[in-house]
Amino acid sequence: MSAPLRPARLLPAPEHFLDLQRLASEASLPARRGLLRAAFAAASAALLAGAARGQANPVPAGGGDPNILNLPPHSTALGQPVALEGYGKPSRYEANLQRRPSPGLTQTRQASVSFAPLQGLFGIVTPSGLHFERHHQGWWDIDPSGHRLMVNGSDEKMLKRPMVFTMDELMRLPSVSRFHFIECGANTGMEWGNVAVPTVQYTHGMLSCSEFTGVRLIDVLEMCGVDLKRARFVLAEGADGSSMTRTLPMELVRRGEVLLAYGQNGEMLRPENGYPLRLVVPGVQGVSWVKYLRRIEVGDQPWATKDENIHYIDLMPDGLHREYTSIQEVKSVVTTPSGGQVLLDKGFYSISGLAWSGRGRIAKVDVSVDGGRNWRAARLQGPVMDKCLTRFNLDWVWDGRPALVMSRATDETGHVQPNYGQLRAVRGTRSIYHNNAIQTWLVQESGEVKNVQLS
Ligand SMILES: Nc1nc2c(c(=O)[nH]1)N[C@H]1C(S)=C(S)[C@@H](COP(=O)(O)O)O[C@H]1N2
Ligand SMILES: [Mo]
Repeated sequence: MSAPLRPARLLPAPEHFLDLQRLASEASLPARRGLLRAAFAAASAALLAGAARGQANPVPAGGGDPNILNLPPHSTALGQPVALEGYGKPSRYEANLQRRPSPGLTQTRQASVSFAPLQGLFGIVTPSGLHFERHHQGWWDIDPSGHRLMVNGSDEKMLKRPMVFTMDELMRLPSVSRFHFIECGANTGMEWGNVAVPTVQYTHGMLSCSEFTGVRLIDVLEMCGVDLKRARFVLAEGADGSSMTRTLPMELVRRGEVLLAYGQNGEMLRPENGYPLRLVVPGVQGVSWVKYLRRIEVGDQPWATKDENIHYIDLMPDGLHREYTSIQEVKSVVTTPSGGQVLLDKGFYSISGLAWSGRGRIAKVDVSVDGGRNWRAARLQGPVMDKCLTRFNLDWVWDGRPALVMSRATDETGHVQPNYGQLRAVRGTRSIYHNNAIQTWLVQESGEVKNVQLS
């Protein structure tokens, strides 16, 4: 009888172990190198031990030829055929990763929100099917062949040639594609008074990031003969029943950043996100990104619509309301570890999160694991883009004791994310919108992670 084949192929190749060590030395900061190495060594030893256990049963159950390995069906049989047509879906093992509404948040599901599962996403792009949704009167799948965009002035001096565009006409014009975040002004709004929700999906999930494609609004306004000396404001109006209308200052449009967008992540917008046409207003709160866009008007003063006079205003401690605070200020959040997650064991973890600013690029993210006493600079993962999500990471060895994990972002204009004490000193506790405070996650001894607030 020939010598039985040793199933060495089932073991991770020795390089695998070396790889982990190499990673450990690359990843570690000089001061932490020893600790990180030890943590990586422990992790790789566990890996090898697991593989060794697998090796103990190479013989088919019930005896038989020990030369035949127990290979799973996906290694021995034909796989699924390519579909004759179709649109790909995530693995069935990923079925738990979904956008979700917060039960009881609103009275009807037409005027509601579903939150993006930030805890389960990598990098900076939000898959279109997981983009958060915010509708004031439900969403529509509008036939693009019948959709029109009207561009007019509040009088004929503001704009010489009012025009009506079909989608085909808009899509013939030169386009640009740019990555930007969109954040609802009410994101993190439930947390103003105290801790209100358990997970990052519900604290920060009215946030998404896509590559948007469209025509620059300034180009279309110039085609229509806008008089930029007279026309200082732009009104955008949606075609759904909410008559969503928002005023934008012309400065934003002149910069060339505001887009009449039809594309999102390489394909047409999703119906929930405004198909076939939405306004993209980088850095500005989500409500101004009017979906199902049907009209643009230019004028010389703000329109003071319901969506800017009654909603999306900030209640200040003196009882007055502040209007037109549109820019989403610098903000960040750790998504791993975050509320609802469980750390399985002490040892190495990569703290990871997202940072963004409506004023420009992210310059720096500091991370603390002791409630803000000590801070370390996180690694920013490139590309770091203007008014776009930026992913940050930091190596961490958890010693098993309670930890308070938080991140603090600084943008290129020098704005620094405030803590709750600083924010509430200016804004009080009764606002809904524009909460950019530092978020804290408590890692308990059990490994369970909880939302807490420090001031
Ligand atoms: N026509 C229209 N546009 C709209 C809204 C709406 O209800 N109708 N909601 C606004 C709000 S409040 C936000 S936060 C964003 C949400 O965009 P999303 O659903 O693509 O995430 O769209 C904005 N544009
Ligand atoms: Mo919003």
